[in-house]
Amino acid sequence: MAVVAGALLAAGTAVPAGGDPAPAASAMDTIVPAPESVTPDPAANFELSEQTAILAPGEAAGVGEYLAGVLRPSTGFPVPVNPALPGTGDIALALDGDPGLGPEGYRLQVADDAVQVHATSPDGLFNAVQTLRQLLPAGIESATAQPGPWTMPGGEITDKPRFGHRSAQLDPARHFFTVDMVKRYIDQIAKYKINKLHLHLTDDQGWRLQINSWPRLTEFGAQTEVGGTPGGFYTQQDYSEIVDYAASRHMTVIPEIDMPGHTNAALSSYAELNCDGVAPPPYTGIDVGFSSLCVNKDITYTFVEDVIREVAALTPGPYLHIGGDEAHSTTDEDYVAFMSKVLPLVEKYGKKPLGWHEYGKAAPQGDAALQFWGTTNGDPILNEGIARGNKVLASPANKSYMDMKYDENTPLGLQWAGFIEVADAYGWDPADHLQVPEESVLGVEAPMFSETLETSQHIEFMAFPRLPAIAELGWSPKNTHDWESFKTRLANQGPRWQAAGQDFYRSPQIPWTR
Ligand code: TNX
Repeated sequence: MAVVAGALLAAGTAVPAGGDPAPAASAMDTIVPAPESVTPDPAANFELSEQTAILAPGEAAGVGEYLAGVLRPSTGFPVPVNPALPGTGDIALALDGDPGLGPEGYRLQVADDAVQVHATSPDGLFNAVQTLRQLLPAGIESATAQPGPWTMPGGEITDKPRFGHRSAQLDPARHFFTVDMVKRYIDQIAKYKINKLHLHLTDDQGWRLQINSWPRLTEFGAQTEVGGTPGGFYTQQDYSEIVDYAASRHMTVIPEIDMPGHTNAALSSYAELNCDGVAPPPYTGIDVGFSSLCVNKDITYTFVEDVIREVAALTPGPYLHIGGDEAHSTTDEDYVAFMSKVLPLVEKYGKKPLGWHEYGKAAPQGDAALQFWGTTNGDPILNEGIARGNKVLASPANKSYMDMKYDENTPLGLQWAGFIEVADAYGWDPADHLQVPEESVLGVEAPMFSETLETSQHIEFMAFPRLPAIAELGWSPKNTHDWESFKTRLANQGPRWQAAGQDFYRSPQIPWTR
C-alpha cells in the first residue's frame, strides 16, 4: 500500500486510572485488504457524533442504510439516513465516482468536517463502507453501546480490486449449517470484500437443497450428515433467503451440485439412478470417490436436467458449479461422456459452468471456468483450458483450504493438503502460483469443507485469520504484497472480532495487541 505520509498516531490511547484504555482510533494504514493507495492527513481527523447523518441519495440509499445499521448499535447515535435537514459532520455516499475506479472501486475522503465516498456503483460504495468501518475504533463492531470517542483518521483512500471474483465456500453437505449460520458467515466475510459465496449443496453425506421434481432428495437424502447426527436441508424458500441476504451484502451465490461423483445421497434416495437399480444406504463417513451417477442411463440426464433447471431458476448469478471432482469410480471415458452431456444443460438454462479443474478433461467451452484445487504449482489442464478461453479460479488446497489444520495441534480440520499457517495462506500469488497469465485468473477462493466442522465457532476458528489473507490476495494490488505489513494489519483485526463476538485462532505468527 502506498502510504504517502507517515503512519498516524492512534488517538485516544490514554489509559484512565483503573480502567480500560479508551478506544483507539485506527490508523489509515491498517486496512485489510490493503487498499491501492492511502494518503493520511493527520490534521483532518473526523469524529462521529449524535448529529452525524448519512447522505445517500438515489441508488446509494441501500448502502447508506447498511452503514447506519453498522454504526447505530455500538455508538448509540441515531445516524439518520437522508434526513430532511442535513446534520453536521455528515457521511456522504455518492454515485459520482471517476470511471477509472471501475465497477467495484471507491474513493474515500476523511476530513475534519465530513466524510465523502465516491464510487461508480452501489458495489463500490459497499466496499468503501467496509474500509470505513475499519477506520473506526474496534468497538464499532459491537452489538451493544460502547464508549466513544468515534474518531476516524483524516486522509484519502483510492481503491479497486485486482480480481473481480473473490469467493469463500461453505460445505453444508458434510455437516448441515442453518440459514442463520450462513448469514452470520456472509456478514463476517463481507468485511474483507469477499463478493461470491460458493455453496457445496450436495455430497455423499447429504443433499441439502429441495428439488421439487425429485422430492426424496431431501425427504430422504438430507436426513443424515457426517457422524450420523441428523442433517437438514434448505427449502427453496430458505435458499432464496440466503441468495437475497447475500445480495444485500453485495455477494453473489454460486450453488454447487457435485456430479458425477459425491452423489451417494442422491443414489440412496432414488434406486433408479443406480446402474444396478439398488439404492445404497445413507453414508455418514468421510471417504471420497466411491459414488457415481450411472453414466449410461437416460434417467441420469433427466435427473440432472431437472436439478439444473430448478437450481438455475433460483439463482440470479451467472455461474452454476457442477463439481466434477474425485470421480474415482467413473472411468475417464465415462467421465468425459457424462460431462459432455451435462455442460450443454448448464448453458441451456442460462448459466456458465464452473467446476473443479479436472472437468477440463471434458473441454468445456470458452465461458466455463476451472477451479484449481491442486497442491502443485499448476496443472497442464489449466493451460489447455486457457487456450479454449476458460478462466481459472485459484484455490490451491495447500494454500487456501480453510479446513486444513494450522499445525499439528489444531483440534479441528484435516491435513491431507498439509498444515496451513497464516503465512502459508498469504505467501503465494494467484497467477504466478498457477503458472497462468494474470488475465486468465478469474479470482481466488477460500474453500472450507466441513467433515470436522459443525458450529459457527468451528467455522470462525478455521476461517479467521486465514480468510483475510486469501481476501487480500484477491483484492489488493500485487505491489502491496508484504508479509510484515500484512501481519501487523491483521493483528488489528483481532479486537474487532472480539468486539463482534466472533471466534478466531490466535496464530503465534501474528503480533496480536490484545
Ligand atoms: C477434497 S477439494 C474434496 C472434498 C473434500 C475435501 C476435504 C475437492 C474438490 N474435493 O470432497 O471434502 O478434499 O478437504
